[in-house]
Amino acid sequence: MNAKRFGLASLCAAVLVTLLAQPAAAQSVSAELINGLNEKLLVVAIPITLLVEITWTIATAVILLFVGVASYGVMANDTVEFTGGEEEIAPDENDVLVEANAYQWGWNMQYPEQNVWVNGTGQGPTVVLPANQDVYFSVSSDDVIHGFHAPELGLKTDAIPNQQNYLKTNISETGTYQGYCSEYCGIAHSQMYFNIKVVDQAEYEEWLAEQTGDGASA
Ligand SMILES: [Cu+2]
Repeated sequence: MNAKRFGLASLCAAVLVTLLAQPAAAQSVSAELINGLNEKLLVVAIPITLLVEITWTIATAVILLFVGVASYGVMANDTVEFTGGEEEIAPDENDVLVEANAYQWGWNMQYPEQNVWVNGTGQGPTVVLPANQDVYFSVSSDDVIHGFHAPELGLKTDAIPNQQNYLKTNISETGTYQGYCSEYCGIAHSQMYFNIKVVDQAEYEEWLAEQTGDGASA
């Protein structure tokens, strides 16, 4: 240990002596000018070296750490990336579950818990949902790979045959939002539209009653 310390101290001393030692007297005016300039440039280069060292390593590490923490906070949220299992789909009474099945070329939308199907005409089927309520989509495909995408609502997942992909969200603003197929799937791919109409809870229940034939207005 002592030998190690002694070695380190000797090295520091040697470096200091080298730095502080008066350079040997210049042999000429030319050599004096050149050596003088060399020393000045060495001094200004030191802070640049240190600065580059810090920005390349410490500052980059701090920025990447921020990116990681901020991204994890968003991507771990189940309304961005739903990783729950079957038992976590629509667990509460007023939650809504919609099954979205893509096919060449359209969407079959179904409310399995209410036994309601939505048929598409013209611009595709219109799914009606209540605002400020947890909503789940179970997305699959009957034939080839399609994509379920409602850009204004930040909802996107693949529609893959024999596989259920889940989306969860909670829509705060009423209105009609357009969805479409985001995976090229053949000749009529560009016509694979659907709509998501968000209304208040009472209007949603009224619509649902009309669909099931239970409603007074049906
Ligand atoms: Cu498609």
